[in-house]
Amino acid sequence: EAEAQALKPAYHITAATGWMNDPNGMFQNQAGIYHVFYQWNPEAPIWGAPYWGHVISKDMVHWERMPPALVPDTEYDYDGVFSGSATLLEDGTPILFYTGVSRYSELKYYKQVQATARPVNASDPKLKLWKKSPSNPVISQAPPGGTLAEFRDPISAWKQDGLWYTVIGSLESCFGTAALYSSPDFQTWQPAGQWASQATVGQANAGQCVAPPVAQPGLGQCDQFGAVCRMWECPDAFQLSNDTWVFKWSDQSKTRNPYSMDWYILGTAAAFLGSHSQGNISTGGEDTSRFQASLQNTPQSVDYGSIYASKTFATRDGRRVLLGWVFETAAGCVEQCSAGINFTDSLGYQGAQTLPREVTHDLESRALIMYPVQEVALLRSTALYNNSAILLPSNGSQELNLKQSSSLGRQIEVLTAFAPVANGSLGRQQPFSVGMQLSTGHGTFTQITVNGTAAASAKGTLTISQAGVYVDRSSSGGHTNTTMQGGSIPLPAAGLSAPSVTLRVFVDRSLLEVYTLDGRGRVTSRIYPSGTDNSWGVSAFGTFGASPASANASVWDMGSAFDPMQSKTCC
Ligand code: DQQ
Repeated sequence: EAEAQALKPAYHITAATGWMNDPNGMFQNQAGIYHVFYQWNPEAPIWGAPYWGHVISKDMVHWERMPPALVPDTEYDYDGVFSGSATLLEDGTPILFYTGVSRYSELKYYKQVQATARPVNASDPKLKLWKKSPSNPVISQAPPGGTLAEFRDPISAWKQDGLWYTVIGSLESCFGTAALYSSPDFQTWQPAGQWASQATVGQANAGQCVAPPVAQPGLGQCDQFGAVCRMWECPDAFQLSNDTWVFKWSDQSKTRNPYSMDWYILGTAAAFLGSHSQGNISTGGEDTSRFQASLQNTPQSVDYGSIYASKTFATRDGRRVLLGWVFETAAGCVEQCSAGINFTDSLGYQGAQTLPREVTHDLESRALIMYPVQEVALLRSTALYNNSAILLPSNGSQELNLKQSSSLGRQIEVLTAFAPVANGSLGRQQPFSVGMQLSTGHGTFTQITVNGTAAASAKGTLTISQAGVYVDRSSSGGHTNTTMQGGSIPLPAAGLSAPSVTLRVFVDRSLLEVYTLDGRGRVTSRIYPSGTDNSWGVSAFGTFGASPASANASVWDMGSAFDPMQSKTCC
């Protein structure tokens, strides 16, 4: 019990009890209040017919719990109110769009339809209560070649040429797709072709598999055909500038990288205009999608760690913000642990959301940059350490002597920037390796490394031509899954010019969020060291070629996302 509480993330969004997975339906209402919903099983700390939990905030970092927004209690969603989104109608009224799941029969078949809900009282800024639409389900027709057994996660709709459009994760002809649907009124929806498909990202259809046309009791769900026959879950599509769209999807098959399941590509949607009525589908290999991966068609990772089902929303001041489900992953389970057999099942809770990340793009590196929103600094309390130039030893690491920490160092932010000591000493590209060790008592530690190659000009500017970020959990101890997490970071072809290599690590008990190069590299990780009372500490290390490195380092104790007394209200 004490150990479970000592490991529960405190400044990330978590459920009070039970199981949490995907973020759903984020938006900021006209009163400025942020609403976040999430897949929630309040009945047990394992996945089960989900509700939509609901939390609200004025600043995206301090949250208040609301009653569950949607409960699986209606005939078309009796087996789960699955993931979805929110759309703000023109008058500012939010409308929730979700997947209702119900059993076809006693067999394992689940029928997935799309449904909507509106606030009971749209003028309540907290939007405490929600009611499902009497015309639900609003979509119960799978896309051509698709199946109602794999048809879920509608995204926030956008209006174009007088019609609403949404994108829904699907499996068409055994091909992972993002199906496009249109509606004049948010009630009657028509299939409108494909937004994107596996062909858009250069994946061929294996061709040998046939999806059940409509889910039928007794027919396979396509999983039997292997990875290429998995639907795309939790798609997301948004515009970042006039000519740049982002398409994001979640794919558990791990065919691209064993550590990443959330992917994105950058492209354009020009082909979309005027062609929405044809409803043609890709039949294997040919890309007829509305979204064109014209800017970059090699999928890039959202995060090299334990996150899935990430989604974005737009703030009122025009920022694009991403949240993702941070799942538990303990020793002995390959990825998400659940089945009543793993250590994390005994915690009494499972799952958290990432810190809100602002998403921007860099066309030079054809990549997204994701960095915690500036409001995250509001969580900082006592400054535990502040040093502008620590000379790092050429062998080993330098401990940062932290002031006494009220969180025992378990709930901290560490902000560092590394540079070679002698300007000009790296006249040509040479290998570098910098990072920190988080010690967690009983001799256990987790090592976070950024490495690559860089040169430094006489003025000290680095040109980084290659970089990767890694979390090594082989000595993390306790119930930690010891698999290494990480990967390479997309950089501009001419190299990234920067004064230093930045590394910012959020330690929230069992949850680590690692950002390097100002958000170009990201790894979200989980560690479960043993012990409840030992103090955690940080040391830094680094070398640039033969030159020693220096580091700037600041460390803060961090506050909590939820007032433990539940006395303070957010809004
Ligand atoms: N989780 C939801 C689904 C979604 C999946 C169910 C992704 O709607 O496809 O809890 O984690």
